[in-house]
Amino acid sequence: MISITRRRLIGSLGMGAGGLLLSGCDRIAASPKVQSVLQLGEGLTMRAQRLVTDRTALAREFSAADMSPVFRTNGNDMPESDEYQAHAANGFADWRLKVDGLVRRPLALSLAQIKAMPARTQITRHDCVEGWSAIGKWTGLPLKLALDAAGLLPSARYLVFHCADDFDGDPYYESIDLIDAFHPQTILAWAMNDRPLSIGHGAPLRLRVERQLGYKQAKYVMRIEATDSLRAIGGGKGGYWEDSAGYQWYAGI
Ligand SMILES: Nc1nc2c(c(=O)[nH]1)N[C@H]1C(S)=C(S)[C@@H](COP(=O)(O)O)O[C@H]1N2
Ligand SMILES: [Mo]
Repeated sequence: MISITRRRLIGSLGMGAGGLLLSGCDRIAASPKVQSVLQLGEGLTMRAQRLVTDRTALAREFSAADMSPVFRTNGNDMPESDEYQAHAANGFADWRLKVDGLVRRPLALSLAQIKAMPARTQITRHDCVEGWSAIGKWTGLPLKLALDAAGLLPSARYLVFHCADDFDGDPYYESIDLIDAFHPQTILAWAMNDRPLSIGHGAPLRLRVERQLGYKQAKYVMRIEATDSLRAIGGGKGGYWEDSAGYQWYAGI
């Protein structure tokens, strides 16, 4: 029976891959001790992967010193509709966030009501699929609290975020499942970097769903619809970019 000490393993690895392969690799692998070590390794890897893909894990949070001096805007930066422009012109005083669909109590919340509810602040990295990232500070209402207030019906499976803007007449929208909807870092942000959310970044309210890519972070959210299927909405793939460019619906990072 071959007993493999740490030193011998390191020694054979030091010979390079070729040496390792030629120096009785099969014989070593056949030893019961090595077998159990390999099996242990596999178990660890599987467990590590499960941790990595744990949908409830938190996205990394950063410190104030990490915040990007410049956080660019992307996509639409000013919805063109008359309705939105009128809301913007009076500081969103008459704007209401609708929460409806498969809920017990449809809501129409003013910005003041939303700001009076508990808020969460997080400094996170935004990753756009086009290849840029920026670290910013977001403050807003945990989506869970809005959903608790509305009372999701058991048939609800997705939340659809209907936005005020469009591309050539196709409205921007996005959707997430309930795992992300109830994730503690999923917030309806009304402030960015300690200031009211600017129009360029999605005023008065935008989604932050920190485990996913930039295009999931819907700006100009007007209405949140609880639904049991995404098929009847937009092109049926769950979001503007999913419909028009084939982007993944689940854009986990
Ligand atoms: N309503 C709406 N939301 C949107 C977009 C958009 O064009 N309209 N662009 C998306 C993309 S691709 C990115 S990277 C981010 C950009 O957010 P920012 O403008 O705050 O940087 O918003 C996302 N959410
Ligand atoms: Mo993006």
